Amino acid sequence: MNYKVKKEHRKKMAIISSYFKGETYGLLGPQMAATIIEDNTLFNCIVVAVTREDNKDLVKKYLADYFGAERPIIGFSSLSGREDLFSFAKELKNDGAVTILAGPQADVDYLGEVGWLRHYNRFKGLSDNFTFAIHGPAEQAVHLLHNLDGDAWSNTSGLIYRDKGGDFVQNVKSEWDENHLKKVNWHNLYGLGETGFIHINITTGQVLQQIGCPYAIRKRRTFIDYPVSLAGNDHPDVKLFIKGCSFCDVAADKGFYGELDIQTVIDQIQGLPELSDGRKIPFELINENPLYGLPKLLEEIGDAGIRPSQINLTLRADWLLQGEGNLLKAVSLAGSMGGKILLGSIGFESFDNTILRNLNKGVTAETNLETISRIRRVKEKFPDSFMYSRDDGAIHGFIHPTPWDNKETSCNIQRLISMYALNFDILPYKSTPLIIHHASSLGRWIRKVESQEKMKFKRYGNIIAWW
Ligand code: B12
Ligand code: SF4
Repeated sequence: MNYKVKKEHRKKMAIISSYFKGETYGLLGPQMAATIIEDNTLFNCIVVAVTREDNKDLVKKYLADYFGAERPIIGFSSLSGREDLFSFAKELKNDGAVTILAGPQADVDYLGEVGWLRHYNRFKGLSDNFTFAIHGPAEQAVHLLHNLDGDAWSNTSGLIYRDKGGDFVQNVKSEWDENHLKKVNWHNLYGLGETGFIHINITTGQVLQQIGCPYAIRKRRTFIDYPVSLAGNDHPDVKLFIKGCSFCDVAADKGFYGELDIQTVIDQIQGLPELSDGRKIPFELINENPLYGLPKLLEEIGDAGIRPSQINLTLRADWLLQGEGNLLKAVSLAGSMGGKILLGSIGFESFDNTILRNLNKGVTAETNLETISRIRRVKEKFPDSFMYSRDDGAIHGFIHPTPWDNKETSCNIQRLISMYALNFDILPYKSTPLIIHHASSLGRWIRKVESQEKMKFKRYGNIIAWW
């Protein structure tokens, strides 16, 4: 059903998301959810990008201006673990707003860390901060939004809430439906202006081609080392069944759903904003294994009369090696269409095999280094239509520090960094420390270490502090 109701008769909703100061990238998940809500309910829905630097009193004032006399209905999504936003949601809820936790990890973050009722140090979840949570596809919220005060709670798929007795109720979520994944309104993102919310003009979008990650379905029994801070004691191994990389939230949240139909992808690209010369703005292709189908996608883009400017890819090093031939084809095709391919992020994560094993990355340092030699060669072949380096805007995965860094791993990494001149083009200006979300495989690992050693690591919101 498409709700073409006069503007003045529509109700209002907002979705708050975490954002970085001064940025202009799109927020696919929240913006797509707002689009689905607007197209299928009586609600207009904006997405408000809130940075760490933003004054929350001002956000509150602008929200009050936006909602006027209406009861505020405020979704929160893609919060990047920000405790300031968790508290802000609670404040708004206490003021009378309906606050909804949604997006990736909404279920586990609302319910809290495994065993928190028995272990006082564990993350208690966000059920005090939010009226309820909804996990999975946005269209699940449609029925609920029409019946917020009615009896819709018990039969809304994906809904998680606490009943009158305080017990958790978790409804089974729906499957992804491609019909809702064709369209994004890229003009619904707002930031804070001097007197109210102001429109953010997006310069990089995202196009969803694959939900989750194929590597996330590979289940493997592996053992993970103790943190070096506990080395020296006689430890029993920590053996775990792990799907995907041990630190990865996608693996835990989405697993692998599969690839979308090529027409769904073309519809999304068709809907991207245009540059002044009529080409589509650069976009990140959300597909962890994109090379296999990339030449075909470019052909379809050409057949649809779309003029791309730049396609940013995120992928694993081993899948780059496997798909090198297709990368060459794709770069050549993109170049002939006046566009470019940017290897925006390759998940190298480390150049030490012990650390890579603990991350369950499934690649070795040798694979990572071979990949780097190959992409440098592609650049020599296609200097204009291929980009991969830090200066081109790429941010390749490099996780450091980790709990397993010792003299040996550090010397090894440093040696390879200088031998392969990784500082020249590959390494980011700042590495990312290992972040352990409580629901990731490493969350299970650290809880095992805690129970084996009878110790407790501190929690910062939904993150476990291993350091
Ligand atoms: C695309 C993407 C981005 C994009 C867009 C982000 C976005 N929020 O849309 C960009 C490039 C901007 C980005 C940036 C970052 N990202 Co990112 N990103 C992804 C990626 C590759 C795909 C996510 C995606 O678009 N899925 C498809 C959409 C359609 O699904 P979805 O988001 O779940 O949304 C659906 C539903 O959940 C629902 N929904 C969503 N919001 C709402 C709201 C309401 C009210 C309702 C009802 C429903 C609803 O509706 C949508 C459609 O059905 C994932 C990894 C992956 N392969 O999945 C990482 C991932 C989500 N990103 C991650 C991170 C860490 C980041 C950064 C913090 C990285 C950094 N240090 O800079 C930044 C900051 C993000 C921000 N908030 O500003 C982590 C999240 C970890 C976490 N637990 O928070 C992930 C899981 C990657 C990882 N393994 O670490 N990212
Ligand atoms: S880190 Fe990347 S490759 Fe590993 S499981 Fe997650 S999405 Fe897949």
